[in-house]
Amino acid sequence: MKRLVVISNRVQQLNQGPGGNQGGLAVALLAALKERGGVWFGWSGSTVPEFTGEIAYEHEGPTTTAVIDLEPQDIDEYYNGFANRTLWPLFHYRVDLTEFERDFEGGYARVNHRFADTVAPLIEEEDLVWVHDYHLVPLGGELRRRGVANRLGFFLHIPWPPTDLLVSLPSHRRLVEALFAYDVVGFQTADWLENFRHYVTTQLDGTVGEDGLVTVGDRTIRAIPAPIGIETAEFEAAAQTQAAAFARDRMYMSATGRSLIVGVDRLDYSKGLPERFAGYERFLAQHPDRRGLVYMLQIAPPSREKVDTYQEIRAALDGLSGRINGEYADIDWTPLRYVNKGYPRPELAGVYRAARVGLVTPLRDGMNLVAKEFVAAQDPRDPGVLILSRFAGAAAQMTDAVLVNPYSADEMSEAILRALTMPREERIRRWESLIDCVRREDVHWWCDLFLDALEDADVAAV
Ligand code: ADQ
Repeated sequence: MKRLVVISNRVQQLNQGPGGNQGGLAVALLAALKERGGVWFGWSGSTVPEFTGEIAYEHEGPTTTAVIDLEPQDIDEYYNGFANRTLWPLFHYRVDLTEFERDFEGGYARVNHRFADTVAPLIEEEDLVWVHDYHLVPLGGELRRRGVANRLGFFLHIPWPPTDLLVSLPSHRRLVEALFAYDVVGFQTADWLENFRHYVTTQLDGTVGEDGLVTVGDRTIRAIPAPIGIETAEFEAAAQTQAAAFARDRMYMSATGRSLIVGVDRLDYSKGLPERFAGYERFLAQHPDRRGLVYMLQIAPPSREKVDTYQEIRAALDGLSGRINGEYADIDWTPLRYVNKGYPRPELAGVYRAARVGLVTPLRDGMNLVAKEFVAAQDPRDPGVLILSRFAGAAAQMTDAVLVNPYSADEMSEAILRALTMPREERIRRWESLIDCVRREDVHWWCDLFLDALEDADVAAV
C-alpha cells in the first residue's frame, strides 16, 4: 500500500484523544494516514513577519503532521482574499458578493508557490499526493514544475458553479487549466461534476470520454463524483455517550414538552440562516396554535470574521433573532435560541438527538455534513425528521429527507408543520432509508473511493 501525503489549507492536530473535536474529514484522513503512513501538510494557523519555510513537525506512529507559518499579507490576500472573498462566494453562486482583486490573485499564487517549495522535498517517489479544496487549486501544477511525478489527486469540497457564473472570474481559464496537472479530480456530486465538464467542453475545447476521463490538449485526467460522508460509526457511538445524554437531558429539561427544531452551521451566508429564520418566523405567524409548543435552537459559531460579508451576516442575524423573539416570545417561552459557539461532538450529538426536527437549509453547499450527523444521532425507535435544502450536495443522496427550497419561507413553514406532525411510522421509514446511506457511504468509504481511483490512475507519464 502506498504512503499518503495529504495537503490542505489547515491541518488537524494529532493527539486529540477520544474526547477530541475532530470532524469527519479529519477522522478519515487521519485513519488513512495511520493505515498507510504518511504526512499531512498545511498552514499552522499562525503568522510570522517574514516567511521562512521552516516546518514544524508532530509525529504519532506512522503519521506526521507538518505545518508552516505564513505572512500576514499572505493571509490577507490568499486566505481572506482570493480563497474566501473570491472563490468561496463565486463557487457558491454568489457573484454579487464576489470581489475581483488582482492583489488577491498574487497572494494566492505566492502561497501556492510557498506550499509547493516546502512540501515538495517531503514527497517520496511512490507516494500518493492528495490536495484538498479551493485554497490550493494551482498546487498540483507547482509540484509538477518542481519535478513531482507522483500520482496527484485533488478533491473540491465546495460546489462547482455553472459556466456562466465561473466566466465572471477574469482568470477563470488559468484556474481551471491548473486542475489538469492532477491525475484525479473529485467533486461532491454528479451535478458539480457536470458543471465542470460543461466548462471544459465549452471554454477549453475539451472532450469527455469514458470512465470520467476528461481531456484538454495533451492532458487527460479522471474527474469523478465522490460524495463525502461522516465517521458514522464513531458518531453513532458519540450519540450514546454520557456527554450526549447529558446534553440531550439539558435540552429536554430546559423546555419540557416542547418540540425542538435544531440548526447547526458555521456562520456563513451560504448556509441560508436569514432565510431559515424567516421560514421559522413564517411558521410562527401562520400557526398561532403551535406557538409555545416548539422552539428553535440555532447553533452558529462565527467563522472568517475578518471578511466583511461575514460581519454583515452576523449583524443581520442578531437583528432577525431579536425581532422574532421580540414579536413572539412570552414570559415563559423563547421561540428562538441563537447561540454563537462551538460544542464538542458528543454534546452536538446529544442536541441532535433531542430534536424533533433538523433544519439544514443552505442556499448552496458542496455536501453538508450536519445533515448526515443529524441522522446518525437519532433514536431509531423515535427518530426526528430532517428538513434538507434541495441545493445541498447531500440532497442527491438523502432523497428521503423532507426536501425544501430554502429561499421560500412558505415552503419552509409547510415543511416544519409536516415534520412536526409526521406519524411515527413514516418518520421511522424515512430515517431507516437515510441511515442506510449514511452508514454505507461514510467517510471511510469516500476516502477509499478516492484513493482507489488515484492508485489506479495512469500516472503523470502523460
Ligand atoms: P462546511 O462548510 O464547514 O464544510 P459542513 O459540511 O456542514 O460545512 O461541516 C461542518 C462541520 O462543522 C460539521 O461536522 C459540524 O458538526 C461542525 N460544526 C458546525 N457547527 C458546530 C458547532 N457549533 N460546534 C461544533 N461543531 C460544529 C465544507 C463544505 C461542505 C462539505 C464539507 C466537507 O462547505 O459542503 O460538506 O466541507 O467536505
